[in-house]
Amino acid sequence: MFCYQCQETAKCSGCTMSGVCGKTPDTAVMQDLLVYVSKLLSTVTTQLRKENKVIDKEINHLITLNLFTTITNANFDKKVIEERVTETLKVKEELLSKVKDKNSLSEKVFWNGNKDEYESKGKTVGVLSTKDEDVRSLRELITYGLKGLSAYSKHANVLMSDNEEVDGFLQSALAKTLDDSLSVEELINLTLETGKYGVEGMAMLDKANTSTYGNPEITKVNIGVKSRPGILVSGHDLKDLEILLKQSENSGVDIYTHSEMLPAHYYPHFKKYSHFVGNYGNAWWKQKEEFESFNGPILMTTNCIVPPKKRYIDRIFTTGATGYPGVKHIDGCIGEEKDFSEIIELAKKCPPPTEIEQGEIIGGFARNQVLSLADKIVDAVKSGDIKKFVVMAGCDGRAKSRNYYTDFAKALPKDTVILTAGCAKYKYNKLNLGDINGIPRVLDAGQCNDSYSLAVIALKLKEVFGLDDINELPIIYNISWYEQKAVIVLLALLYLGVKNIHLGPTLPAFLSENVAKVLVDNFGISGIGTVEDDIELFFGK
Ligand code: FSO
Ligand code: SF4
Repeated sequence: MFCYQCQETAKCSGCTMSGVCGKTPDTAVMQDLLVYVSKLLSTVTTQLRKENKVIDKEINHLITLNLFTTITNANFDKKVIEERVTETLKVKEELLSKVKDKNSLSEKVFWNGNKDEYESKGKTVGVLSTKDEDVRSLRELITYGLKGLSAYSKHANVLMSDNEEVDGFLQSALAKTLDDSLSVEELINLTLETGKYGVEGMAMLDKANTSTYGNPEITKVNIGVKSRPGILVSGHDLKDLEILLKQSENSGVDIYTHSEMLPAHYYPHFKKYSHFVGNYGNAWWKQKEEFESFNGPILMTTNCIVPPKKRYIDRIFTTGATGYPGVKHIDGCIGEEKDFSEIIELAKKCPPPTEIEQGEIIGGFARNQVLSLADKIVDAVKSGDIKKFVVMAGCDGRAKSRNYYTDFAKALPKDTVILTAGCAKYKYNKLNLGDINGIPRVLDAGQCNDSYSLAVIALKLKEVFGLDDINELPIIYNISWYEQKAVIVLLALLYLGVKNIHLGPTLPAFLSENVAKVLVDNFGISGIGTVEDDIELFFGK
């Protein structure tokens, strides 16, 4: 196996024996094959679009679900991945028969193997099958961005939102990553175009979320526990949470969020459920301890799954793109009502959660809420009470080096405000950093996809201050990344013209020296230093 798609890749270079995340070599090879056959199918759909054929939404959903399935910490179940390969090949064959100009398709597209060939084929189509280091780097950068875009598309799709333009681009870009005729320059352009569709995809999800659940608003979230048994919901899928909340009403069971599900509390729609009582624990990587002490069932709606301990594996359930061998999966397609009754029944038999902390955290500062406070914020900037904003969105992770973000947040001058989104916030959202004229010093917009909100806020501030360039704003970008959703967020910010982003705790292993240089020269991307050096760099001595 060879995988270097996430920040925790072995030795900052690549997982080769097994994944640091727990992915086994045979699952890794099957994931490589699933990405590959999705690219083959995308080549066919792209040709059909050229021939003015309409591609069914179901096909678009199949491709995005395939990519989502291969995101870090989403699905460890080789059997499920294998089934998706079979289904994808079947659909590819059906569509291939509808292509008029078959001669325009590359020979690769016609591959159609049996199950017993999957493993050997998978071994030939992974990352290292592209020999040129720069082409490989760009192909993977684009593919990972598209994986992130697929995840966000899927969340919008379950809320009955689709964007054929985004899907059409996604598939044509996937097809291009197999096209040997593309030059490095063309691939660089495709990378930036991926960022453009990243913005569109996140805008679609923002609209789907806010039109279904209302605009996030300032909310205090309880981080202690109640006395009844509970169900813990993790991941990013708000629709799954909604279904569970409905089905568990009046069942005597409370619902808690974990990690990236915390921002659900900010949406007005969910506030009507009196048994939706709080957030339990921290970011994804602490789940081993936290799932154990939660005592009740846990529903994983998306990544990040950490291979579960025996002690609680029977209490874990997966749904959607997620999967883990031996863990019960709750089925349900887009538009279908999932049946969570087994989880609710199990919860009733479990002891209530063990309290691990007490108090409240505050969030809900997505675009609408922040823009309604715009006057106050602009006054604070004009009076000098707020000197700088620091975007610290992104992901959290296991690496000790990520303590940098806690120390950096603590070391920031008191006249700075942190803008955050994603699970990165857990590094500093319980520090009580205070407020400036009533504006909290940590403004949490929501999940990682709500980084879109931060971009909208920046664009609005640019307008209010009458600036020509988004980079003239007093905003520093110090972003932490982990998996492929962060890649699409990064590409989206680059597309919006944001420069001088600091990316940590390490730069992606999949950036070759030359590709990294393009990002440095054109966008001023850089890594992080020590807290002391970076504070001096951003604020002077
Ligand atoms: Fe975190 Fe995991 Fe949201 Fe990621 S829970 S790390 S970027 O999946 O998606 O921020
Ligand atoms: Fe390694 Fe990350 Fe790939 Fe897992 S997802 S195998 S940790 S690079």
